[in-house]
Amino acid sequence: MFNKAMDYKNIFVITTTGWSRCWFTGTIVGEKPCTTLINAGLSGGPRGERVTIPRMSRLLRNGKAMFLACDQGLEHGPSDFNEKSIDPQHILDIALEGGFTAVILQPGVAEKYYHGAYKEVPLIVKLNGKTRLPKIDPISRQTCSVERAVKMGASAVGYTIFDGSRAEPEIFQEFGRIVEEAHDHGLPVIAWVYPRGQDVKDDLANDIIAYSARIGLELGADMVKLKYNGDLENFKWVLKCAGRTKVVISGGSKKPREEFLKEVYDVVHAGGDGLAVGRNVWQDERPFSLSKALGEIVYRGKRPEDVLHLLN
Ligand code: FBP
Repeated sequence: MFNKAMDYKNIFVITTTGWSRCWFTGTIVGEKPCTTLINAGLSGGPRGERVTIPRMSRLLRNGKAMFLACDQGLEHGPSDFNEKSIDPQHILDIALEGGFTAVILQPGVAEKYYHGAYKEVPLIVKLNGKTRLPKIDPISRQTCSVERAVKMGASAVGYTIFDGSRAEPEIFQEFGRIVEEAHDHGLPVIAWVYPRGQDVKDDLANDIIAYSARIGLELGADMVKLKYNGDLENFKWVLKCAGRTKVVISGGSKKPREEFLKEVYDVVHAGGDGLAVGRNVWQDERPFSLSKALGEIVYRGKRPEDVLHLLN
């Protein structure tokens, strides 16, 4: 038996000895038995507020996220990879030894490769995906249930929203349902919010990126993954628009290391919550040392020039 008994400032939870009351300022994602609430934990919000995000702390180190993304095999196809990186085991080795706080995989790869020692790295399962082949306004339908992700040992689930697509109503509806289901399981939801479609003229325009951040907050994402356009002042506004939803950036196509490290430094120092990157790491000639350098910037706030020696 469990009754809803909470308001904005108080959470009442049933314990074996009756009711207990936890003081709290922030939002609550749903009503949960006591143990689940304790597992969920109360964690510091991105900009110092108190905010409840289901089990988000597992995905962070020193409050920052460093996710290794490897869903490009589906989104872009094998051309992103070489003989070595096409093997998911190599990607998982980088995630484990490189000190990433999570690895992002599609369900098929997770089921076949996420075993043994790799389980030390939390798993984020992408629940939807599409190829680059159809030239239509994109929709990326759910291909994996929350239940299935839980069975694989997922610590969070991911979903791509194409805001601006003509399929936006269906996308939003599907995403809303996923948020509900994932939160019922105590899993955080990470939304890739990528503006796309014939009505989106410039997906990297400042106002469009800020709009994507806000969409994530409004629809219930615990974290949004956004593209960064290099405009640091706008990025600070993007963080404000996201409110208590955390913000990580994607890496995009491979760029020179120094440029990538500077971008990461700028984003983290502006208050961003971290990275969810793929190609800039596993397409690098030295992905293991690059990951170490990234960690020094993301977790310890070091400057790019102070970590370059790690790449020699
Ligand atoms: P990268 O850091 O390699 O850009 O990966 C981030 C990511 O969001 C992947 O998770 C996803 O597969 C890809 O980018 C999608 O990129 P796009 O749709 O822009 O081609």
